[in-house]
Amino acid sequence: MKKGIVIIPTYNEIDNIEVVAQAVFSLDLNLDILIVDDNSPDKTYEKVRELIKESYGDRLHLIVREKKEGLGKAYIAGFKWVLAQPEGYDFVIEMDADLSHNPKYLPRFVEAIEHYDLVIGSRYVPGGGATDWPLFRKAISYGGSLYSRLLLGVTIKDITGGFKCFRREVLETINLDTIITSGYAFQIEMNYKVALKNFRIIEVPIIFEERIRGASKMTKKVFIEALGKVITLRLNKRKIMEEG
Ligand SMILES: Nc1nc2c(ncn2[C@@H]2O[C@H](COP(=O)(O)OP(=O)(O)O)[C@@H](O)[C@H]2O)c(=O)[nH]1
Ligand SMILES: [Mg+2]
Repeated sequence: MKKGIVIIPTYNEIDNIEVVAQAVFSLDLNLDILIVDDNSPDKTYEKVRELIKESYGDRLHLIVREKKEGLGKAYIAGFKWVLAQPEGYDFVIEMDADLSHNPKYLPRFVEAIEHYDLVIGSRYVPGGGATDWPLFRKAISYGGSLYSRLLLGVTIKDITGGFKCFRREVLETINLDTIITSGYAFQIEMNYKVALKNFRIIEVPIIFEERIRGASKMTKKVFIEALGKVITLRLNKRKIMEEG
């Protein structure tokens, strides 16, 4: 059975982290977890240390970064850590800590990554969607996806989603040191780079569930910044194709 790792970036997720770890480990999949915490003021990382010590041992890993720098930077640190591990993970899953990404979809991801290089959990394919999202949040998300899709000329419908699975080779091919985005646009940049390399991409339907505990870190500023970054990405197309 192929071995994978779920990277979960956290910032003040102390009320969610145990439940999400428990849900992942209770699936009968060959998955480890790597938490990348940006020095959460609520000390999420201490809870993780306790879980490592008392429950999950070497299946649960933790990186604590110095300060909050956005989820993109956290993921890049996580990707680099995973690629440096001697035991060699075959695939890497991105998942939020707040249970918006239901772990029940993980078996489908693991199945699909056998045949594809990037599996995207998608709200915008038949069977996908979002529950309890205020209309304006839905509009922002869909509008952001449409804008990016048209501008970049890619066919991915849910281009901003953060529940996905990369085959290891994809992360080895992409130059992680030239990623220009860190917030909301990070998913767009990764997707664009994967698409330009002609990797095989599939979207599988997911229902995105609104978080119950803790607070979202998404702000208007982060969103507006993302719109500009998409233009920069398009202008860099040639460079990305040459350098990865
Ligand atoms: N390490 C780290 N994690 C972050 C940061 N910003 C958000 N996250 C995590 O990324 C995931 C998605 O963030 P969230 O605030 O739920 O975004 P939303 O779902 O778009 O509202 C959650 O697990 C957050 O804890 C950050 O700056 N650093
Ligand atoms: Mg969330």
